[in-house]
Amino acid sequence: MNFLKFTINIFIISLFFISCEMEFEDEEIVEIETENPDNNSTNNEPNLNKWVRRSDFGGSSRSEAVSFSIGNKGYLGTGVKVYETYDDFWEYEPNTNVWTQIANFAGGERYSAISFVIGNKAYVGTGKKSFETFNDIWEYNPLENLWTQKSNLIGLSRFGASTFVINGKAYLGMGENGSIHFNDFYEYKVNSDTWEQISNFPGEERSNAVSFVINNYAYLGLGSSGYFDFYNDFFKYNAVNDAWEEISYFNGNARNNAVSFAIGDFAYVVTGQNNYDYYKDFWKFDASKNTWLEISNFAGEERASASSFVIGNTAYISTGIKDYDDKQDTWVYLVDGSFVSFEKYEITKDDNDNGIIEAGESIEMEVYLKNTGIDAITDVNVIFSAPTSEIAGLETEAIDFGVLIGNGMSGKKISFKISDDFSISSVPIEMKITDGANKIWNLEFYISVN
Ligand SMILES: [Ca+2]
Ligand SMILES: [Ca+2]
Repeated sequence: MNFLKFTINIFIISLFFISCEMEFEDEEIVEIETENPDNNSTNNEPNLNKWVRRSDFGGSSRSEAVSFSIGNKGYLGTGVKVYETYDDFWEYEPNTNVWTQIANFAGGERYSAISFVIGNKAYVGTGKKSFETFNDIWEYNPLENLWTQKSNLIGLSRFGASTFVINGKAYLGMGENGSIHFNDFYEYKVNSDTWEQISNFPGEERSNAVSFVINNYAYLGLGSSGYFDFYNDFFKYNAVNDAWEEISYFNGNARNNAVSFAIGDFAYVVTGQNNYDYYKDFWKFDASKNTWLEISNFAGEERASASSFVIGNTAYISTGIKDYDDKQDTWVYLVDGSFVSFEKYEITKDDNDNGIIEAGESIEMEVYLKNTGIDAITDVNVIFSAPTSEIAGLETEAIDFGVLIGNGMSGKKISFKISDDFSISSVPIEMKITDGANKIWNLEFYISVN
């Protein structure tokens, strides 16, 4: 017995050296393209115009948490720190840069769980706590701050699984249960609260991979199966015909527990771990060209098992671990380009001066737009319209919002009259937004009427 154990140890040690050697060879043959030099970034230096530190995560430092965004807020909860496993959950408000504790995750303490968002609700499930693994799924409704249990995943209990959402359906698969790694995948329909098995992931069984969705295709790669098998391959999933295909390898080192997020037509992969190496290199994936480009490093310390969420077009990264040091710091990454989003409205005048919009009133309000990108947007013009006859008198000419600087906000006044027999509680106002570079954004926001 002892002899067997000794032999296995020797075998594992040799594997370790083989794996180091191979990794070194890989590094030498990888050719890295660099981002255009005009944004002051290099491969190794973080671009401090783009990475901005925000308030530390409100709970304890930790790793292997789950995170997501709903509307304009971020959420982060569960996770692990040494022997402590968590069920606390926190909401991040980007405008005030404040973390607020919300209802604890109702499924109990765990880490290495998954989360996905459909509509205005989030789903959290699977994961592990000490020797127990889970297959339960819970729905979070932020309006009621309430967790409700949904149907269990029909596959085996697991942790380190992968998820993505395409066209309002969630997909969950892979992961491990401690002794077995998985490549099975399941589709979840929220309306019927049912799971159905779909095609297996075609790569090696693995856990702690990354996934993201661009233009209704899912991309899934990296991850590991055991202590020595780390992957840098990538696959694309077409939900329409339930088919996987292999695509370009990730150009960085193979790794697990990296963070990924998609913004517009691009996805980003950052941080992660391979054995004792922790990373902070930062990669941008161009789905239209199927290429990986190294961009400026993450500005925090290298780490694994961090969490991220995207609000508008801004990515947030928080928590994680390096060696035995659990993290609490939060960073925001401002992407290249310019993006207009609706920020808020403020009522400045109503007939009875109670600040509430009621039937029959003439209303004046300030409408605020935000540029969630880093590049200034010039000559912003907005045509407002209402797709209902219950709102009348909106200016038909474009309203000039001027310049929206990177990460900046601008507000302009609009006025309209609410019909006397207004019958619905909320109605959209549509905005056709153009800029000096002939970009167009069609956005809408809802006003509440009492
Ligand atoms: Ca993980
Ligand atoms: Ca009023």
